[in-house]
Amino acid sequence: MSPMPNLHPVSTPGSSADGVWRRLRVPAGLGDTTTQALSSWVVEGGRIVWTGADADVPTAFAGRPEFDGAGRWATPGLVDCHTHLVYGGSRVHEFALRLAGADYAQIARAGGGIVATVAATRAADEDTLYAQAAPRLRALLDEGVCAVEIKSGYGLELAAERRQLRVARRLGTDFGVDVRCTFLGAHALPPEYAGRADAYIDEVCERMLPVLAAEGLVDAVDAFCERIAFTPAQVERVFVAAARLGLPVKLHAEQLSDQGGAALAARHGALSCDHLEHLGADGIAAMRAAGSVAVLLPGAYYALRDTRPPPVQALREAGVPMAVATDHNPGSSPVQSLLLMMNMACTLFGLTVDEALAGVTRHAARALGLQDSHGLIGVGRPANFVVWDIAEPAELAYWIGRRPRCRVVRRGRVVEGGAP
Ligand code: DI6
Ligand code: FE
Repeated sequence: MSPMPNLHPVSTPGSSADGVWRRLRVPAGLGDTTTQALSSWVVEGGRIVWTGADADVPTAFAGRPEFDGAGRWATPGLVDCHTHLVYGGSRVHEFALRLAGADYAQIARAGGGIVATVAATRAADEDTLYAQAAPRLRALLDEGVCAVEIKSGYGLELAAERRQLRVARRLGTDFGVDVRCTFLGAHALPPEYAGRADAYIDEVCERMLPVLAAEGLVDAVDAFCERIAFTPAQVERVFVAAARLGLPVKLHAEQLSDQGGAALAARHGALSCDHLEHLGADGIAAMRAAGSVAVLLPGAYYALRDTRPPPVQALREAGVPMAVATDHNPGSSPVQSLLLMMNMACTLFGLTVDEALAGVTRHAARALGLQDSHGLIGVGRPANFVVWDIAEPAELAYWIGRRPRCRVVRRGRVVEGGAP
């Protein structure tokens, strides 16, 4: 393939993307222009103000800077709609333990597991958490991610949850990327509440969530509904507290067993239900009725050597939108590549390339409530898109361990991405 075209007048990273973007191709369904055709759009003040065919660019835009895509493929900026990117410590040693045959309970008894990350996160100050999380975010951004969700849930006490969320906000500001902060106080039972899960849920609902929401640190509320975490009744209390504050909800549901979590979340209008390996017909019907997005997390499935994939065919038949995300976390999904998740969603879960592409753009945006600003190249939206050095869109899901070169436009600024 010829070298990446010099998208004149790109000179310095972070320069304005205002101008006429010409001769680009957008995969079907990811733009509001004619699908599969060479197309063009105009960016003004960081927003897309016109889209159409190259020959139709209005003369009113003559003289603007021109960016020639030379027939390259472009997609909306990618959206990673499920991550636990901010945490302290490392769990790398658990990898060897797992390979040697240790299971989750043995690892926990040996001082590992989620509680180890909680201890390390509580012990870390904001700058330490920031310094650890920044390279993880950088890795995602280098692949063309323009919006990312970051959950709390490794503090499990007010001050530490606050630090996680403040770091998430700071990352968004410093890196110029849209970060949605999700409060996941009901992720696990902190050790000091052993045997008193309901009392901990009281603390989550009556103190932590209202305080953090009042500080502007919460965009959505999540919980982990599982035998090893919280019951549907406890999760429902968290959802009621979220509704009181006008916050949307989502749920780690049906990852290890069918708890009816997806149906519960759907009844509360959930933006998304995530994991879903054990999702049944009732859950699918409820999600369809509520318009909840199914977020598929093949990284956790792979790393845990799970053997039961989520019911993709049933979700497809029901018309439930499917998103794909990294679930980056130190325990079950140490994943720093959304493109690799596209590959795994296709290979392990049976998504088509088009589904995987929609899963990291349109549907992922919707899973975060960002469907008006992300996930589609269209008039009226901020300029968040990626020009790829690929011959066809399937390459985004095809390569394993190779990042196609790309040029990213994030929030109306041209930034470099991909490997050199
Ligand atoms: N589901 C998971 O698999 C992770 N959290 C969750 O809700 C596990 C997180 C960890 O092990 O640190
Ligand atoms: Fe998760």
